[in-house]
Amino acid sequence: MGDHNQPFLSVSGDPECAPVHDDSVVDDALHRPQGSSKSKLLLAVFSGIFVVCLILAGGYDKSGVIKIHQLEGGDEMGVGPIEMPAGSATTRPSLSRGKSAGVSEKANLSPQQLLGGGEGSGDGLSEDFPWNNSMLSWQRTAFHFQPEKNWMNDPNGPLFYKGWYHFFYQYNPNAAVWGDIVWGHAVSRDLIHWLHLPLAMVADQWYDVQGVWTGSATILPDGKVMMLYTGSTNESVQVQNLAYPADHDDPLLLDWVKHPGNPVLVPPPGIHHKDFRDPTTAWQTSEGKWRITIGSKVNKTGIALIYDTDDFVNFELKDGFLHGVPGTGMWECVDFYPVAVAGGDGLDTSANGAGVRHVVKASLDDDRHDYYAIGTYDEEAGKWYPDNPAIDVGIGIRYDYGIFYASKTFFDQSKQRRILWGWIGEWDSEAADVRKGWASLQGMPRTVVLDTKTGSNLLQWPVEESESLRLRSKEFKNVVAKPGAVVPIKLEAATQLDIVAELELDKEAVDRVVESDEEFKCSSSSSKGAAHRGALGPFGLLVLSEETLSEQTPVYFYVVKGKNATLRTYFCADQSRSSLANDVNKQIYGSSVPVLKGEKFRVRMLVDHSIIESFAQGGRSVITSRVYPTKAIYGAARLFLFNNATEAGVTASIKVWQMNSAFIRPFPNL
Ligand code: DQQ
Repeated sequence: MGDHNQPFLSVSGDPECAPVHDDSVVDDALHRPQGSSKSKLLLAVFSGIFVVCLILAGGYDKSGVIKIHQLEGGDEMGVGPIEMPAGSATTRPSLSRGKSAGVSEKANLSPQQLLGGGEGSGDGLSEDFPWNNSMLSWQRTAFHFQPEKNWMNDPNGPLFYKGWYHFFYQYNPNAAVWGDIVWGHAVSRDLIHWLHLPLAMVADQWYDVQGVWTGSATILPDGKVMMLYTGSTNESVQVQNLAYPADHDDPLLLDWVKHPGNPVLVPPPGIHHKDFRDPTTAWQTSEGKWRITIGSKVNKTGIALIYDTDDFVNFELKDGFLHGVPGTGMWECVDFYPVAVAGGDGLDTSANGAGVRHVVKASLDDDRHDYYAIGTYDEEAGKWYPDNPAIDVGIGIRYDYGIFYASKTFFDQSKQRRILWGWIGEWDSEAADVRKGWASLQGMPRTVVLDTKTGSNLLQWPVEESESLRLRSKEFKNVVAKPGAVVPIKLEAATQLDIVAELELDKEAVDRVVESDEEFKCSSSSSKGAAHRGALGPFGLLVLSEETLSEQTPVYFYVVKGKNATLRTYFCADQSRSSLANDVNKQIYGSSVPVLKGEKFRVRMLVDHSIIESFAQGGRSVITSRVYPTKAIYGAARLFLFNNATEAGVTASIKVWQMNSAFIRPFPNL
């Protein structure tokens, strides 16, 4: 039965974790205890090379001393595990005061305030943890889309046009905090490697002078592109505007014309002037009209207004709403699209009829999460009804139980698939963002299809092109983790990974365990996260862990055996021990996830420095974590299998690829 009293997450060496297939070079020295002199030497050499590279690259503030944290004093080497109760010492970054403007989760404060001086320090914004350049520099991702510098938020108007994927995004060209929003623009052949283009649209008209906000693209049957977007006017009124490419023969769509008759829509009677934003891609009705929906609210009821148009200039407001849900507040970035009942290919946004269900997604301004529901679209009435009102939009299923917001899908006609983009924000302090010089990234684009096995949720999966980044792999078969065990998974490096794991609980133990009425919640405040021990969980992987486990991010399953021996499974990520810093988010996230009869527990994880995207059961449930370790970085990052269940052993098969960096750079010679 194992040692139930064993302290959580002590390391137990396990000979069975040796890889059965290994086509990579393994550096055993990196796996010695941190206190060993050889390890120190390696770290010193590595860090030294890194510092030289940094200096050569000139990427640092030369007025400051460049410090490599790992080299500063032996006290940092070989420290034992540090007890950090879940959720302790968490200073949640201050909530958006930009909310009144309809925006981000971070305040747009002056650099002086952000850096802890003046009024800012009284607001909990003082820099509590001594971040150094080496730590901050490690956080920059290698294969997720990011601008070269400054602030980014929502994905805008994604489309595939003349051989190029176009990606536009909310961008502040002047700072690493929200403000001065314009449209950034980049193109790619494969959704992985990106070339930055000049800004697509700037705030140069009275109707968007306070911000060129979120919008969507529609490709007409003749190939023309219509871009509808929200402008914040000179009087902070949210209006909808039309733009189109100046030259439809230009595959790069470099120049955009704002329609001379803008704005094409102003807030209708009864709608507050700051609650009218983010038009969707248009879809065609059977009459041949184009239809769009726009997010809003009436009192606390989040709604999706609906308009018809023939020409994208003149719009007719339809009676009632496409849909609304009481208590959900302002709906931002509404998305509406069809999915095929039979699964498989994605569908054009105008697809309708037999074999088609429709998804409504809203980004809730009140809690900053993206919720979707699957249901039926009644074209004639201009209404959509959820299959299950108990899990309606905003009160049921989320795309992602971590950090993922303001998402948008588009139909990729080149591969007949629907692709989901989402903004992954920062959950460190704004002071740190200002020092880094950048904030936010985009999630790996995901395909979305209906889960034909359950019929009640979507499946999200990293686009197949993500696999082109896979380099050397190592496979670990039948790794056994007894109750209470932590098993090292030995890798040459552990900060850019694609991990695929299948886990099984010892069947006899599952049969033996008595039924329980435990009400489990990944995030419950009484929960200790991954340190909570149940009969059948938690078990999973510790990513971005430091050798002594003083920093670790567990991503795991937790199984409860309920009445009639039914097993309920939860999929969680625990950030409470992810960093020794005290000014970053340390929440525990997750949800229940369907695990059908005969299925193993499956997870795919993309680890890219400060972001971890975890897909459970083929993408039924997804959790994106942003973590900011201070020690488990560069060569000190490790991967472990852990099993904190008290009754059942776990057997895992794990394949890990080192991931290449994507090429994300300016378009040459423009
Ligand atoms: N971000 C945009 C708005 C949208 C919000 C402004 C969602 O259009 O509602 O940057 O993050």
